[in-house]
Amino acid sequence: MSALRIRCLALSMFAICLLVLGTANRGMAANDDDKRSARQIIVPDEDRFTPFAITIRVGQKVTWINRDTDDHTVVSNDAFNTAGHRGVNMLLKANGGKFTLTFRHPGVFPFYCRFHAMLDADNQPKAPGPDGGIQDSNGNFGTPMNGVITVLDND
Ligand SMILES: [Cu+2]
Repeated sequence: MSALRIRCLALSMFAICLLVLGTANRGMAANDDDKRSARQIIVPDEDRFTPFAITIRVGQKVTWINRDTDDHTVVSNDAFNTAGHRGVNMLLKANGGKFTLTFRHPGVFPFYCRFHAMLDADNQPKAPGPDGGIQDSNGNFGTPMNGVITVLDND
């Protein structure tokens, strides 16, 4: 192979690398935009929210989706809620019930399901126990059904 052909080959490899990198960067930017537009919190076929904790930016939407066969709720824990939407108390119907909030202020939005958690004297979610919890075979009333959204300010 001549020196000229090797140089040509090296140049075209470099050009291909640039093209691949450019495409990859555009792909990542599109994903970031998608993440910024909306996030989901799922109730799987269990009494819990997943993910338990998410971090979003001001202006983003969060949609809760109930994929369980039981009804659940989204209730704001206003003792610690600094991200707005105070007094939220929404039913998530079984098998696909949805509820969406848009967060316009930085802060934290702690929430729980009033069917599967209750607030103690310090406003901490606890499992509802004999008054409403679902007892497993070990006599344990499980973990409270709750979660938290952290809303960061845009730079
Ligand atoms: Cu629930």
